[in-house]
Amino acid sequence: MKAVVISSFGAQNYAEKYIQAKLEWRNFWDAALFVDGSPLDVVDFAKSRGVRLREKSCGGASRHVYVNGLVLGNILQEQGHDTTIINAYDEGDTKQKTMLLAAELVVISTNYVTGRWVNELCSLVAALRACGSTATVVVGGFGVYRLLDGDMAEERCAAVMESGVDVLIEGRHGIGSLLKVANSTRLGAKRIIRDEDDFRMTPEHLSARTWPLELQSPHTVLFTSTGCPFTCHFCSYRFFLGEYAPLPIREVRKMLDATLRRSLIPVSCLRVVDECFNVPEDRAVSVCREIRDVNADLIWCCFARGDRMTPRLARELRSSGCALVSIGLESGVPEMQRTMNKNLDLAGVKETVAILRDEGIQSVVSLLVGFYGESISTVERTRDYLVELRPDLARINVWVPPPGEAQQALAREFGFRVCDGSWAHRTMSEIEACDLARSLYKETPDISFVPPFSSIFDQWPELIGRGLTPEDALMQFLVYHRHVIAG
Ligand code: B12
Ligand code: SF4
Repeated sequence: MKAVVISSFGAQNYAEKYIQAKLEWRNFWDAALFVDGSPLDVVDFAKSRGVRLREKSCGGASRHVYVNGLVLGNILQEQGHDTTIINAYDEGDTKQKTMLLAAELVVISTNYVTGRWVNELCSLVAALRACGSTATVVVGGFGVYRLLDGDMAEERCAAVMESGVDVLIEGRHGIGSLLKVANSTRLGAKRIIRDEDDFRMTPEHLSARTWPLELQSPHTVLFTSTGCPFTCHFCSYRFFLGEYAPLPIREVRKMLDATLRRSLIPVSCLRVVDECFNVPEDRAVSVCREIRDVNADLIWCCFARGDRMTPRLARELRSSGCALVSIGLESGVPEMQRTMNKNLDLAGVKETVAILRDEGIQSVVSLLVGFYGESISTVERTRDYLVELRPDLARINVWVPPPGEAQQALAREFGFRVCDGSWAHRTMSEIEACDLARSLYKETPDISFVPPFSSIFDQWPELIGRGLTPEDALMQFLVYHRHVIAG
């Protein structure tokens, strides 16, 4: 069967995200830099200032080659389907249109969606149908969980099916169901399938080697575990990813080999997919040694639990090329730590940042504004803590309730509600949270922040992959923030 996989669609860059942004979030957007009415993120801003970034020889126009698409594409090829991958769907791209119109099976991933993505999915599929496509359209990935959750789930779902989707797969992977659809000769009725299979990705599934040059990238992800051993109340990881399942070290090694050696171009930067890389420490040390062993020149970044860094691990991180560690701090207030069930030892976080600094590893801490119990006072105390902590960078997230939030005990305790698409609870509303996020960003001159609604892991690997050193990459973020503060 002729198949096309769409790895991502909808807002692909910062300006598109802005257009999609909800009105009540506009205040926080005020902390971004704009040119001609469009916001720039750090990479865009560096380019606009003439910072020398290596030309993109691959990766097409997009910043990332999404690994979900490579895995799905490899699985379909393995089953004998003649498959192509569209990394980022662009409705104006005629080459993509030709590929899609020739397809008998279109597989759409909702893993990297933001804002009004349901409308975008409907337009994508409706446009395909309007051009006469009779392909079987299968939609899966993380977004489907959100689609099927909440008050308007039935209406959203009906709209998606009416636009021309044949099969919606809800599940962590859903690969078994996808292959059943792809390998059957009769389509049957439109349907929603719930499939929590235990698909095991193999290193071969990560290979980029058989794909064209535009699907090669100098920066990519190294998958080392699924889920997280912790259970913070605000986090969607347990919902999306289930139980924590670290890969055995020998599997990590195979994934590493597959990622680095089965690419047509050299990979220079890795983002390690492990929510708390430093837990447990011995495992982290082993992974560092595997990375060093395979390629001593790699530069990589990861997430770490904030209160568990030791000088021993920091040395291993540094000597294997880790140059940036992201820490989910969320709040500098002990009571908030408890309500969030994050329970970080805040003195321990200070030690972590200092230990990383001693090894020359950059630290970025992320904050969460708006969770239950948040108030002007807790945000102010977080600001004070942050100034004492002095990480290299900070990032602010406004709380987004995960699917099923209304049923949670804390939601009931704090009177959680959603009105006109915006949340509120007894101590804060989404609008207030955006205002406070903006004030933290613009009125804390001692700390440099990552631009609002943008991810460090979106921008930093791109800067490294395009030839900057970690120090130069960090400098781009600092310069950006200075420009915002200067107004
Ligand atoms: C790495 C990563 C990124 C990287 C991706 C880099 C790359 N080269 O691929 C970057 C930094 C670009 C990124 C960006 C974003 N990300 Co991200 N990211 C991840 C992360 C940590 C790992 C994903 C990964 O590579 N896994 C390994 C691959 C092999 O597995 P996979 O992606 O899960 O794909 C499998 C299944 O999902 C399934 N599948 C996927 N699609 C489909 C479709 C069908 C039909 C079927 C049957 C199966 C199927 O099959 C695949 C193979 O098994 C996940 C969290 C996690 N731990 O999973 C978040 C995650 C996917 N990201 C998320 C989000 C929200 C974002 C952003 C929107 C954040 C933002 N606000 O900017 C942006 C997207 C904007 C954009 N267009 O770029 C959410 C998605 C939630 C959702 N969709 O509702 C996640 C789950 C994190 C979270 N809990 O919040 N991200
Ligand atoms: S440590 Fe991070 S990934 Fe794990 S549950 Fe908490 S917020 Fe989620």
